[in-house]
Amino acid sequence: MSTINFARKEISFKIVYYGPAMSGKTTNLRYIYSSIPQKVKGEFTSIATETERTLFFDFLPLELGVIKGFTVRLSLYTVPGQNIYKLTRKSVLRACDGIVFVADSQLSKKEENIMNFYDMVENLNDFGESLESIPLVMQYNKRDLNPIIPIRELQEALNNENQFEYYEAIAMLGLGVMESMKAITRLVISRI
Ligand SMILES: Nc1nc2c(ncn2[C@@H]2O[C@H](COP(=O)(O)OP(=O)(O)O)[C@@H](O)[C@H]2O)c(=O)[nH]1
Ligand SMILES: [Mg+2]
Repeated sequence: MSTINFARKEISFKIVYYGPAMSGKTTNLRYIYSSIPQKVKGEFTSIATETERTLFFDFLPLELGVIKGFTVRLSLYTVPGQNIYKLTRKSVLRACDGIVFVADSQLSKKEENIMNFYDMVENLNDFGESLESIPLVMQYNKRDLNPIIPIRELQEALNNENQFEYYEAIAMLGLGVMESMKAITRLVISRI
């Protein structure tokens, strides 16, 4: 749910990078962070306790300008994908406005992607949310590796009805990263 700060004339959106462990979520965030001018971004923050870790930063996407008199602020979040962090994964989804699902294209990760996706859907449902109410962009990452799952098969597994925009990515090289971020931003903003 977006947050409006009337004093600062600012509207904030929370975007969560979700997906299995090691799929490239942090790599996405680091690439985006490094591409943004210093003066429009906050600190890259890691909240770590003994058992959990959340990463986030926020910034003002200047190219969006002012929308209905409000400056847009985006907060990008990611969470650990390992099973033991199930609770953190759930809590990070609270009040989110949009999701980038970062899938790992490696052949060996097919089941893990699917399980993680449905775990996310379940978590959303627990908050009374769903992918009808929250926009999602699919990112098929690690397209540089071999062997990988063909796009058609990933689509069948994760985007069967083609309800989500999808992007192929090599996050390590920054390929597909800004495209995915801009796509989710556009979808999130179109909801207001
Ligand atoms: N080959 C390859 N490796 C990647 C790519 N994106 C991320 N990685 C690597 O995958 C590992 C896990 O990435 P990370 O962003 O930490 O995953 P996270 O657990 O989802 O946050 C790191 O060693 C990254 O350098 C990619 O597109 N191709
Ligand atoms: Mg990470």
